[in-house]
Amino acid sequence: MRISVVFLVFLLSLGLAGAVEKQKVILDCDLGDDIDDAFAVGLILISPEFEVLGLVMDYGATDRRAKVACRMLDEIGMENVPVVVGRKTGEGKAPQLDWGKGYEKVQPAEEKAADFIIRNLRENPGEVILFTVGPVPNLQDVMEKDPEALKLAKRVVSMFGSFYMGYGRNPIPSAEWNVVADAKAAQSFVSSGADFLFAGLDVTTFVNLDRDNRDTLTQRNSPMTDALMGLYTLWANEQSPERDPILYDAVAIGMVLWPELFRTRKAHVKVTDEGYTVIDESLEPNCEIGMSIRNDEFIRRIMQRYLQFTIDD
Ligand SMILES: [Ca+2]
Repeated sequence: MRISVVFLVFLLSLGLAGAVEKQKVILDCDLGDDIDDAFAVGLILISPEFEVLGLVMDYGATDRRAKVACRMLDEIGMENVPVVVGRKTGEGKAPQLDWGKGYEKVQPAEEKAADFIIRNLRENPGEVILFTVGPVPNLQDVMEKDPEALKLAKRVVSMFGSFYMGYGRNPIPSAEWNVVADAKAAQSFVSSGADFLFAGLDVTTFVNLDRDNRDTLTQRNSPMTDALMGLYTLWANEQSPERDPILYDAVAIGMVLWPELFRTRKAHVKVTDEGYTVIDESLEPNCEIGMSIRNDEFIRRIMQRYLQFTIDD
């Protein structure tokens, strides 16, 4: 009898431990260009399923992107999440970068992006989901320093590519930005042997945030929604005529949170020098790609997350 009670307590403790265990994640992003990165960063930070090991800035003015990330973390009370400055590949002119201009209170980590990613994957083999939602120069650096590292990720989930559908729901695939912006880096990334899940334009181009939802976020007036809508306002000011933002990058996060909203297939994908992602049906699959999304339900769920988030006391 006593043994069975001890055993029961043991089982209960296992259950409790399982309930609080969070999925370790890293997000590599180009926050500050298009507006969708901000919504992806917001979603990953406020999702209780995740333990965010770090936000890594990729492509372009990574130092200025980092200031935007640091300010956002500070405003939503998560300044303990490391921000890592990736390889700088240019100067940024995007208006959202002004949101971080002059911000100094929370500073990014000193560690180089590739070292940060490699260290975390090596310290937690098979446990980390690496999200990428921008061009991938940092991942090219990872491949050069440690070609085995990306195989140690539990999964690599990326907003990446265009398989059967292009921008604007065009039935002809496009050279998707995260690929074509640095096709050499993209080729290196895809050749890594990682367990890839790609959210391409096929599933992301449907996710537009309409005016009603934008107004709702503005009226919520919380630190999270104020950060998102502050960045949105800077972005929208340069869009002409006004158009709905498309939250491409948030979809990559959502494919892990809510796989039931997606239909996928396995495929062998190659990246061409021109930045196209081409399926070769004659070869064994090297990835899984999103084929369709339950778009309205996806928007409903992310809106709930942004609206309900509060800072812990
Ligand atoms: Ca992006």
